[in-house]
Amino acid sequence: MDPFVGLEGRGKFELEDNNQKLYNYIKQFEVIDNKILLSIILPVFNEEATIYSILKNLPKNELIEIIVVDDHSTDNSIREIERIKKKKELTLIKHKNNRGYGGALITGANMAKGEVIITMDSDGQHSPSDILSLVKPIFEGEADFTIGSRYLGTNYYNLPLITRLGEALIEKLVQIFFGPKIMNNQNGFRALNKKIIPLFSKTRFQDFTLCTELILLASLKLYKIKECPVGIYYRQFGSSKVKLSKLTLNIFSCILLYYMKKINMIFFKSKKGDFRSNG
Ligand SMILES: Nc1nc2c(ncn2[C@@H]2O[C@H](COP(=O)(O)OP(=O)(O)O)[C@@H](O)[C@H]2O)c(=O)[nH]1
Ligand SMILES: [Mg+2]
Repeated sequence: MDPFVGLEGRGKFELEDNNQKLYNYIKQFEVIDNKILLSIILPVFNEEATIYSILKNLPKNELIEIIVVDDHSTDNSIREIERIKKKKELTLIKHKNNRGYGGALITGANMAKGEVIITMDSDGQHSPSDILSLVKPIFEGEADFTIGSRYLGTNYYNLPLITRLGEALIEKLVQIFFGPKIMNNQNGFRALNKKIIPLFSKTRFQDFTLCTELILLASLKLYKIKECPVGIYYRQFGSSKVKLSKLTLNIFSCILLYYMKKINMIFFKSKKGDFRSNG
């Protein structure tokens, strides 16, 4: 079954119409040499039931590239990707071993040629219809980094209470210690200006912690981060790969690590300031 068809608000024609709106929008930023404006990166780990139709429905033209990073899936994901690859141009990168969600994004980001980069999940929880609302603030210079938010958009399923509480706690810690208020901070549907790409090589966490780590790195560098409304849909096939207890521990270690880095930066800055004023 096609995960995009039959879902509320996501009829096939509506998707095509939204893809067309995206083509029309990015065309105004086209330059003479037809360079890639948008790179869409999808991390894949055992998504044989959804990956074909997701790739089939993604926007693609000469200004858009699709990069699929398979993280050593053990099911038929590769076969499904190869099947759609015969009909639609895309770049497939295969990891020889499982590096984790973050590891796959790092690989994809290093390959991306676009001015703006989108990352989205390959399990059907994100819709291509929302790509436009994520990239617009970046093309228009309003933000460097946008993160999709179900709290500003629509949540098509009941969120487990523990996930909501965890996300709220991370939101508060990030806001208190780093500044930006990001409610849907674990969302993998995001867009980044290409100038943010070097941050991927500075990351230390290769699992889902990368969602938080990117926010912290970007806020330390004073990049403009903005949450944008998106819809989040039920996972209809397979199950979540998130191991909550391990992830929680990693996220708290990550926040602590970056807070120490921040203190360090402030301390050295003021030391330099003292040195200058003394000298
Ligand atoms: N590369 C890579 N991607 C993964 C891994 N685990 C999950 N993913 C992908 O990350 C996305 C989100 O994963 P999911 O388990 O649905 O997380 P949830 O939506 O937060 O419950 C999906 O596209 C998965 O295929 C992994 O070990 N490696
Ligand atoms: Mg998911």
